[in-house]
Amino acid sequence: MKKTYLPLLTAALLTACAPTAKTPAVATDSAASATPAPLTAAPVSWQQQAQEFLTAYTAEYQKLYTQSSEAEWRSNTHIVPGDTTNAAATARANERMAAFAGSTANINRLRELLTHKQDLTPIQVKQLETALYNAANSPQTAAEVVKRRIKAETEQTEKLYGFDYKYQGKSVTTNDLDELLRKEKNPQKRQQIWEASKAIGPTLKPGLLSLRDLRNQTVQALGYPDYFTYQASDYGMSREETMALVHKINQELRPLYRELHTYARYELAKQYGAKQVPDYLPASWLPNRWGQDWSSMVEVKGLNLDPVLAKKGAEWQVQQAERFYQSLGFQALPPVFWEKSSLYPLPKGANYKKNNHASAWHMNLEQDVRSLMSVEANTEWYETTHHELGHIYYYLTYTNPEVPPLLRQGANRAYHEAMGSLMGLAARQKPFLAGLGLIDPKVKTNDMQALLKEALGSVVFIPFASGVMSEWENSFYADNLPADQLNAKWWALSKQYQGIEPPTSRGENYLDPATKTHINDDPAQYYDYALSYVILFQLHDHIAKQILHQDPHTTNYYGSKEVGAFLADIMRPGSSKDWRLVLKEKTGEDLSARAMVEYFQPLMAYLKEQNKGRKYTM
Ligand code: X8Z
Ligand code: ZN
Repeated sequence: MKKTYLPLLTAALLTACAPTAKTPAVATDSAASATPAPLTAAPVSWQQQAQEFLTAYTAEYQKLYTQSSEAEWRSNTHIVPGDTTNAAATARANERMAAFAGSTANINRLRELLTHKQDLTPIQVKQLETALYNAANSPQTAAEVVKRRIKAETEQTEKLYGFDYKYQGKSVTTNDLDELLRKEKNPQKRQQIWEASKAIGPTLKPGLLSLRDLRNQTVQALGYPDYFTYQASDYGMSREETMALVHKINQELRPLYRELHTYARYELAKQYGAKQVPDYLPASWLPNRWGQDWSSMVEVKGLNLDPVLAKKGAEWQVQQAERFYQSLGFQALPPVFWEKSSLYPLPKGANYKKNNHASAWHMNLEQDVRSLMSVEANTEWYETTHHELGHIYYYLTYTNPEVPPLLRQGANRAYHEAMGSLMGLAARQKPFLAGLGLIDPKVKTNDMQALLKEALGSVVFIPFASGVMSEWENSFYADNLPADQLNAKWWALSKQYQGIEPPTSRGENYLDPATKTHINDDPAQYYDYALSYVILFQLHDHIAKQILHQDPHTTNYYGSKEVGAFLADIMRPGSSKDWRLVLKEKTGEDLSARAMVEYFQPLMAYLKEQNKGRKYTM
């Protein structure tokens, strides 16, 4: 997840700064400040009033945002179970932010200014709308609820990342569990590993249930019916429109998913020596805790990066990702990135833990950018490193004088996720790898196997992201899914969308959805990732065909300043430009799965051939 929390600004303040119509404007733009104010104050224009408000608001916002980020950083990088020092400091910082951003004075003033939209500049309107959107996450009319939510959020993160996973009686990290799920061949052991990875669930149940209520109640104070609707509105869409969009994407990729599902059932049954091919995939057969990425099922001769990366080491991967971005014309990462990021797993025996899910942080909405990862030398982290640097370069690119701090966000959240994943895709293609000397340029590789491996990553992800995760959260927040149906709903959706079943029955004493970090700390927005895949294939298609004039399956972006300029143009305006317009202008298309479907089209015939005579169950 990216950490661009526009957290919970704190109250009161702007009463002192917010001008009323009678207050002579303190001009903030240079032209106006050069003009001496007339003795009898002329009526202050709405534009001037808005500017004055925004200047004061932004200064305070940025200060509190930085303090919140610093406290959150500490809370996520130094987790000492039982020690509440960091959690308490984080709660205080977030409460200050909430009290400001959600203050009644600010909300009233924002609403008032927005009734004069027609007199304001478009960029002023965008900022005011963003500030009002942020306010809904911490309205001080529901101050007690917001305070409780802040506390519950910090506690939930500490529980999640303070958890001691055990396999065969020994403590293991999630990196260990992931590696075991990718490699272990014995189905009984696989089941134990999978179950070990789900042991955290029940611990998180009370916290998640109370977070649901607190999140819903928070946004209801400003008129949103539920938290899912609130998150969707950030795209300018209703909850229904969002769900319709992700359904459509899922439908478009469904025929291919059906082939992949059939293929995987038969191949894995063979691999694990199952007497019968199951109609639904046992979750413990898949090389990922949630079945969201099956790519390690296939090894492509000549393209296996794991041994090469193992030799190069974890540090090299991060440096290499930076080099790739630099080759496109992006600047070197600022020194603070290297000094303050937390990039690698903690040393064995450390007396604290850290959040081990990758994230990228824009600490002060200026140049302080950091990443929190647990990079190890393997293909999965190689891609994740490219992904996180995509967030970092997005931060750095929209941090420019044209973009006010309030609009230093992605065109929408999905764009933020798309950039780095696009670079991750580019960094796996054969000509790129050969150019870097990571593989032998003369080696013969099987293109169909390579495409299959990619589909097992990207296509397989879609029903998880747009189906299981989005439907579950939609139902959890908007329909108040009852506490005794949480796990049943999760598995019903897994069966329906992914064609996956748990290895044994999972009652309500488990809470398997809560094992996914985003359910706890990035709530009601996982469809961002589904949309990001669709967008990244649209961008990739355009880059390959229109800029590089290469086959989209075999590109080499390395060193192309034109590709860099294309991406930087998308990043530079942040959220000051409408996301639909950005896509249309840059690719000529509206959001659509067209490019993604087309990219994997050659695989359809191949899989149909492989699956001849096999039973389809979805
Ligand atoms: O959470 C992430 C990123 C963090 S911004 C590593 N991703 C999703 C996940 O891990 O579930 C990337 C793709 C999907
Ligand atoms: Zn991300």
